[in-house]
Amino acid sequence: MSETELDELIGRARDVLDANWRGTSTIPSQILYPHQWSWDSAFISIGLSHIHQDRAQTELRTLFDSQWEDGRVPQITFNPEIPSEAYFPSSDFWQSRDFGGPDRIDTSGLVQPPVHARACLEIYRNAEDRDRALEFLRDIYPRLVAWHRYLFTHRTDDESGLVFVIHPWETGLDNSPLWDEPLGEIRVESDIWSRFTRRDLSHIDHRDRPSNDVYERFIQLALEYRSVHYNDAEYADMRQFAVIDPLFNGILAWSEEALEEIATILGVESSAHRANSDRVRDAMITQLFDEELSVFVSLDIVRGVRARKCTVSGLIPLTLASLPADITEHLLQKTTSVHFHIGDGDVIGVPSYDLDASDFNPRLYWRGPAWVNTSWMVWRGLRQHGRMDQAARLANGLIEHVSRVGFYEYFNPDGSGQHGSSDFSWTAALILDMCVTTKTDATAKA
Ligand code: 9WN
Repeated sequence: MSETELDELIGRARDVLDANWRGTSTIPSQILYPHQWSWDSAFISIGLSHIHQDRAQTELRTLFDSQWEDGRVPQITFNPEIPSEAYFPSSDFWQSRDFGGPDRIDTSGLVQPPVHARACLEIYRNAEDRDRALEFLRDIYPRLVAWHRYLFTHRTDDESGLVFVIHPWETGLDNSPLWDEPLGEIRVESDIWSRFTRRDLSHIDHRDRPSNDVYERFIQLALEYRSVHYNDAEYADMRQFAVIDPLFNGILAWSEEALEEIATILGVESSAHRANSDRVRDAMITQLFDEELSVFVSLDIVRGVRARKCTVSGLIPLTLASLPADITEHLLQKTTSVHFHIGDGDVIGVPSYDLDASDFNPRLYWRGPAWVNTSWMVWRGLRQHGRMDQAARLANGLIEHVSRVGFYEYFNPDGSGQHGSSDFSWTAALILDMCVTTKTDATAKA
């Protein structure tokens, strides 16, 4: 794409982010998600950092205003002005104020992947006003540390040393085939659908969203966690779902690398972050790397079973600068294999699931389509490990496609359809980041 076309797309991305801005944070989309989501805000702030430094900082400050006393950063922060019928489960469902959440803000009780420290570092690196960015880092650093401490203290499995999630919503890839077996084992109360109503299906084609069978398991798990008031120690004995996710842990290690850099910028002791990142990385390699499949897989710690499937989650550790050469080589080979075809002209973005699997579905939630956030992380990983041409092909394919069809939530990898919300915020934000990088690379080459 020419520089003028890239600038034009940056302008369109900015329009989406402006339209979804709600004064102190950005909603993921007007159709489906009218509140603030945790990892969405991190991705959104990365895009914003190129065009509105203040807004990028405010986005994350707002999110961390809803941080719980135990350090968790909640999956959803509810906007009190939005009627409760607009999204299910609403704040009435979670009752967070009664069960450990902050006093004046309603949130969900779950968490999402910890990509925030990485986003804060990007904000600093892209800042026009370094002094303000430094002040921002100084304020937010202790909160980022408290957030990761929550994960290391309350959500770490003693045996593997890795962080586990207790609900598919916590992985951000809610409907991934990685959760099929553990979800299939969940005992569900019979009256779920007489008590609750899904809201997503009033906006979106049911063929693109998780089935009712899956959804009732989501609700069941949320009810069980709520029944112990989101107390992790009390929940330990009754957990029906506890899974170690390579995406969640890969992002955690990547964010600990970012915290090391942030600590250095702030002139405080940074070695604990390097140690945390190395520890998580090494445990992932021992516990989750599947040599035969050449990707990282997930581990169900309730049943002690690994889900041996190739998904985009298994490629996310590529983001780590310190990934050993042999593992990096395995993952890089996988990216060009029949399972993903990344950067090959016929595939848009990074498919969320193995293109070669018999149950690959090009349009169903996290079971085939490409999302921009996961594609963006793989793109960063390819760049990190010197695959500049492949990374450029991946970015250009996505940029051109989005420029043609719009900022949708997800895309068929063969380019034949787009789904979910239109004008989706992280799509706009991360495409914006890719456009800026593409322009910078072109300038550096010239
Ligand atoms: C539940 C907001 C969120 C994303 C998730 C995505 C989807 C919610 C839903 O939307 O999940 O959190 O209702 O389906 O799976 O990654 O953060 O954009």
